[in-house]
Amino acid sequence: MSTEINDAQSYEVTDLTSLEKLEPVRIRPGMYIGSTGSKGLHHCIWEILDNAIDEISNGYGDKAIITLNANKSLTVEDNGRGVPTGIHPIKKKSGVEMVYTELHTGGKFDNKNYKTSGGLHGVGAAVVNALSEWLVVEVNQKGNIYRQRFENAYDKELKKIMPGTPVTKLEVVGKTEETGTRVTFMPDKEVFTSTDFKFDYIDERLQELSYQNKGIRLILIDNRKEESITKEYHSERGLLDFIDYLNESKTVLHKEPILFEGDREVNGISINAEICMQFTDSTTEYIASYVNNIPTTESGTHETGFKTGMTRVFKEWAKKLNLIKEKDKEFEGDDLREGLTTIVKIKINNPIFEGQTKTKLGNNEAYTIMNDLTYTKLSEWIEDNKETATSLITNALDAAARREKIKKINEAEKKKVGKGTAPLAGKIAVCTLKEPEHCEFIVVEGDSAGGSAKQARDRRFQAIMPSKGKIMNTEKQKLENVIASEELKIFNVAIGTGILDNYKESDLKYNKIIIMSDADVDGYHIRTLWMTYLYRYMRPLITNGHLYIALPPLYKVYKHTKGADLVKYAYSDDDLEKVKKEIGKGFLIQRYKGLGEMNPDQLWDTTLNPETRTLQQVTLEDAVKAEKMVSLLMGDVVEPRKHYLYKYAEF
Ligand code: TSJ
Repeated sequence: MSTEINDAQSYEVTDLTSLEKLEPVRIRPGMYIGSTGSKGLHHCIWEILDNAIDEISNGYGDKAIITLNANKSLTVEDNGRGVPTGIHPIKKKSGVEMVYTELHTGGKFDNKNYKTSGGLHGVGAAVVNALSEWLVVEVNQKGNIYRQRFENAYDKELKKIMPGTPVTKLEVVGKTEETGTRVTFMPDKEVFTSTDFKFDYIDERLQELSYQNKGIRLILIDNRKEESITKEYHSERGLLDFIDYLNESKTVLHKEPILFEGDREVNGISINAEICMQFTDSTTEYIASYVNNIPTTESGTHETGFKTGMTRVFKEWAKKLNLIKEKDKEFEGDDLREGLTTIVKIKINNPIFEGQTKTKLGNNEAYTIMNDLTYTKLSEWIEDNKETATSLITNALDAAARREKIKKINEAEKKKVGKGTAPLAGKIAVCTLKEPEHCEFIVVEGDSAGGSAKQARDRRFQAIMPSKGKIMNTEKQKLENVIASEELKIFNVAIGTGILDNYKESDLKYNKIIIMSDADVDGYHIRTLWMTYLYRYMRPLITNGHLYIALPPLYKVYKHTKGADLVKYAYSDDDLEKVKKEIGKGFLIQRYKGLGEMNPDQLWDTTLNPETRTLQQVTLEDAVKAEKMVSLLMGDVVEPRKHYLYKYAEF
């Protein structure tokens, strides 16, 4: 949110070309909101919502309401002071009009980001206006209801259609005792590839935002279907609630989470940091980090600083507490963080965002500050909690020993077998090409489907691994058992990368790893087991885009004719209706109960042939959700799982 109106310097600027200012947004929307897909569309919501949350965080108002309207537009409103409605003395425009028609400098995607609050977001409400078919702002202030409307409309001065043009003045349309801002916009179908707002996506983000901004009420209303849905998010304990949520299905090793906060300044960079940590008996660590409310999924200097500070203080205390004899092997940071859930949340005045998706913090000051703060605060905590700290350090030493063991096993396994050498011959049908970029590794559920797949495949680039029944649930197993599993060993050797810290992308032998299972409950379970294993043990395989799910058809729709039969496949029930129409009168339907029912030709046409098959790439877009899914679906604690399964029953 701009404060330009009260800023003396900006009064000197009288820039008539500012009328043209929204045009670049239409020409290159990606530069301002990242993409014109679903992500970019939702970016518009966060953009507007940020302003409301800012206002509330500053102590004005207590709630923001997001409404998905029946006409597909979206409304965000707050009960703050309302965007200033006064007229700017030089520009002769209202504050409202300036907010919606003038672009912020900075905050662009191709640039380094310099925005104080909002970071990635904070490119300004004007951007949303420019990308909307129309936008209406209403402000309750000084006893009046003000309203102004913007559209893609003819601009009298520029004599052409311009985006985000005011089509009304800021008018008083009524009286009210209340204060606040309400913005409604209709995303432009000419800009976005999809203009469907996704309830689950917004839902998840609002929950996160309520943990980040404790005390604020965030309300989501969906009026698109006959029955309206309302959800409210509100957290009194902030990060403490968030960590309970994250660890809901894990077994925690200490009841009270570690919570600390601090303000520091280095070289004009000031940071307010809040950290919450809790150890669990899980085999992996999980860190969620945020900068100015934005999830930093690509990590950055704040996370690294935290980790370094934590390792440093625990190592020092390990010596002080006589847990490491001089000659003993020490532990490393990773060993210490096994099973640790952490939330790192910082506010910083001048964030520099880097990385592919601009979600990696780059400021070196953040490293220094977080390192120092973590060291100091954790030292105090250990002082008061020597018993817990001792057992955590003992765990870290155990983890270090296990890691050494695994490394040795891994190296031995890697040396033993290359692609297609003896021990695998019976199990895996390898492909003839060696270049990974062409090769696919397909895990097929069941021996009979595996057999068909071996016959049907293109043996030049497709390798098949038939997988008998269910692999172990790696979420519930200790590392040593996972490593001992025959099935996983075969898989690991074939893939070539190694697991956990030893994962090496350059050793990957197949560009695509494809999980192919039946379209039924068992098949779904098998797929989840594989994904759980890969998520925990070979995560870069997923984040680097190598993992795919094959989608086999549910139905074959066909008709006998004089020549060759007319055949089409349907991949969903909706699809079936479409395909029936395409085939026309006299169609017959075969419902596939499993991959095993297809003959090799059918299997090739529907699921293997790159020209005709449908693959679904597995991504980790929402890291919190992925972690929750895996730990909930596969973990020990049963109650939340039931709840979750109900929630996601449609899977
Ligand atoms: F994005 C947006 F600009 F469209 C927008 C802004 C959207 C929504 C839903 C809310 C807001 C918004 C802005 N809510 N509250 C404010 N506050 C101000 O703009 C404001 C009010 C008073 C003063 C002041 O100094 O008196 C300063 C500001 C920035």
